[in-house]
Amino acid sequence: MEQAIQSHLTRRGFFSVESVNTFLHRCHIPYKIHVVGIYLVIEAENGIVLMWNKKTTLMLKLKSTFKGKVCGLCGNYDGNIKNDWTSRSNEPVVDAFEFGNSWKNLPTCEDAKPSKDSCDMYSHRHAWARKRCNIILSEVFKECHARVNAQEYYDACESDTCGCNTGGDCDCFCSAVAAYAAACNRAGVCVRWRTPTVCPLFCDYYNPDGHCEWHYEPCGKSCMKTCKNPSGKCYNEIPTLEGCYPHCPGGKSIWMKRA
Ligand SMILES: [Ca+2]
Repeated sequence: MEQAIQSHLTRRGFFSVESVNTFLHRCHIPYKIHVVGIYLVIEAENGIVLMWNKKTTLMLKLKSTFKGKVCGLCGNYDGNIKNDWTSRSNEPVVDAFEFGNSWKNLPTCEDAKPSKDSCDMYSHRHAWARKRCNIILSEVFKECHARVNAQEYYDACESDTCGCNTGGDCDCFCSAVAAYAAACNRAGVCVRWRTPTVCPLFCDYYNPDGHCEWHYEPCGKSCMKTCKNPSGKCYNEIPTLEGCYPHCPGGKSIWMKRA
């Protein structure tokens, strides 16, 4: 018989729920929270790593023991990219809305419906979005183009940048480019793409006199020794993530975590 184990992350912690002969087993999973670069990372002992840029990007990494044992919006991790759009009823689907709506948690929530293309809706932003997102197709990411399909990320960038018509104008654009940079990093190409005029991250702000110096790293350290994590050990292999990282004077091993 197939058995379903669900992992939950709530205010009270990380736990798994497993049904055994109709009884529900609830089991707490040890987890750690780290601030890594611009990301908040929650990693559980069982091999689940959640990375959130505190804005619009959420990444999930699973240990290989989960291979073929998961389902949902992020795919089924069976090594075949073509069947990742499988609905909750285990049907392969081609429509993004049918796929997404099948996984909604609350049946009372209305189904998402296709909307007009965001660049048609906000056409005054189209030229600007095209110009900005072109960085993905440009020389800046040249080394990555052969490893990660740039067009897909460019299209997503254009659509996100057109659609992001409220709040921080650049947030959607910067997150979209950062998503491509993160994919490049995973593929082994580290790209220093931020500049003082393109989505800058100002790390200098954290530099008090005579203490650790904070610098921007496009592919920073993955698991750091900090006051909250003095052992410097993490449960999982956390990918290197961009953000502000400290360079400390010799001998200082425990850093104040501020990025
Ligand atoms: Ca798959």
